[in-house]
Amino acid sequence: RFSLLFMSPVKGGGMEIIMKKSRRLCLLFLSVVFVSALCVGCAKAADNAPYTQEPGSGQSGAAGSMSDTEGSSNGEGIVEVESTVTESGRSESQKQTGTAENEAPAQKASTEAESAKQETSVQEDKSDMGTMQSEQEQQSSGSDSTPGTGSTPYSQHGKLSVNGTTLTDEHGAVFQLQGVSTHGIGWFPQYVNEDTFAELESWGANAVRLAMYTAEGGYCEGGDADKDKLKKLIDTGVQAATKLGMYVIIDWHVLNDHDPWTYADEAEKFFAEMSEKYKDYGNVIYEICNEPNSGPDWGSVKSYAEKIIPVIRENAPDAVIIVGTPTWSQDVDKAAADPITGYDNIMYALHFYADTHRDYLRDRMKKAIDSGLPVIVSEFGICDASGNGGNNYDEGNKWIEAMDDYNISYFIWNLSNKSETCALISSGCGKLSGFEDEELSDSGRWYKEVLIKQREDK
Ligand code: IDC
Repeated sequence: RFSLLFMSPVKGGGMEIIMKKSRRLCLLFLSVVFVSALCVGCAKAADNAPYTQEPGSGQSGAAGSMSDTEGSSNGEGIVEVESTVTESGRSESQKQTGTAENEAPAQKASTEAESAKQETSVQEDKSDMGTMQSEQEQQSSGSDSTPGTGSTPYSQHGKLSVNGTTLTDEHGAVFQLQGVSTHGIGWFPQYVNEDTFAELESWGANAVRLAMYTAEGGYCEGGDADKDKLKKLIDTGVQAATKLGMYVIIDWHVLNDHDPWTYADEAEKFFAEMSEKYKDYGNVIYEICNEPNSGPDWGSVKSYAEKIIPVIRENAPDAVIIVGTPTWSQDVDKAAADPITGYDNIMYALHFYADTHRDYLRDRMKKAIDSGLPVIVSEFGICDASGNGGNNYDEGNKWIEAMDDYNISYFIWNLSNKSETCALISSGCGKLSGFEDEELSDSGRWYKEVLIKQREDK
C-alpha cells in the first residue's frame, strides 16, 4: 500500500531514489492542498464579513435597470441577463445592452481579485476609523454648524429651496448642485474625508452624496455596532462637507432590497435620528430611497414617502428631500402625473447611465419638468447601467447639456477606485487626494473636465 511503500525503502537501491522522489512529490502535493484550503477559507471569510465585502455579488440593480423594450430599442449587442423576481414571484429575464456581461468570467475573476484587494484597504482604513471619528465627534459636538467660512458654495448660496421645478439659493437665484456620489460608504469608507472632498471641490463640485446601502450587507442587515459605524461615517462625511461649505446628501441606498417598504420602519428611525442630529445644518439634503425597482409602483413609493417625509419635517421643516421613483428612479413621468402634495422642498429622482439610457429617458425627464415636476439627477454614469462597459461620451455630453438647460442638479457615481468603469479613480491608485489626471479613470477625467469647464463658464 502507499503508506507501506513510504516506510520501507530499500537502502541504497534504485528503489530508494524512487521513494525519495515520491516522498518529495507527496510533500509538494500536500503543500499545494494546504495552501489551496487556506485560500478557500480566506475567500469564504471575506464573503461573510459584513461591511468589508463590496456589494455586487449577483446582479447589481443596474443589471435590471432597463426594461426589455428599452434594451431592444438600442441597436447595440443585447445580452440576456438573469434578473429579479417580480412581485408575483415570476422570474423575469431582462435585456442589457453593452458587452460587459459577455465577458462575465474574466470580469468576474478580476472583480473577485479586486474585492480581495479592496477588502484589505477597507479593513486597514477601518482600524483608524475609530480615531478619525472620535476626533470628528469632538469637533461636531456643540460646535457651530454653520457650513464653511470664506468663499464656499454654502457661504455664497446658503440654504436651498425648491421653487417651481428648480432649486434656488437663499437669494432666490436658480441654483444647480454639481456633485459626486460616494460608492457604498461601508465598502469605501476611506474616501469619506475632508481632503478627498476638498479635491472634488477644487474641480468645481459643490456637493457630495453619501450613499449608504440598506441591503447587500448594508445598514439594515447589520447589528447595532455596524449601524453605529455607518452613522459615524455619515457624520464624518457631513462634518467634512460642512467644513468645506459643500452641500451633502444623506442617501438611503435602496437597491437590491427593491422596495423601500422592505425596511420602512428602519428608514423611519434612521431619518428621525438624522434629521434631529442635522436640524441646524442648512447644507444637508435627505434622499429617502435611492432606486425602487422590480415591483413597487409609484403609488406604493409615494405612500412610503408620505410615511418618511413628516418624520424629517418634524425636525427639519424645510430641508430639501429627494424621493426616488420606480424602475431604478426612471419613472419621473409617473410621479409627474401624481405628485406628493402638502409639502414644500420635495424633489424627484431621475437616474441615468448614458450608454443605456438615451433619448427616451431624456425626453421623459424634459416632459416631467415641463409639466411642473422638480427633478434631480442624484446619480448618473456615462457607461452602461451595470456600471461597466465603455463610456459613451456623446450621450454623456448630451445629458449634461440637457441638465444644464433645465438647471437640473446632478451627481456622478462613484467615488472609489473599484475596478469598474463608473469608478472615478483608477483602480491602481490608492491615493485619497492629490490625484494626477492619469490616476483618475476615464469617467473621472471626463467629469473633472465637465466641472472645470462649468466653473470657468460661470
Ligand atoms: C453598483 C456599484 C457596484 C456594485 C453594485 C451592486 O457600482 O460596484 O457591485 O452597485 O451593489 C445603480 C445603483 C448603484 C449601482 C450602479 C451601477 O444605484 O448602486 O452601483 N447603478 O450598477 N443604478 C443604476 C446603476
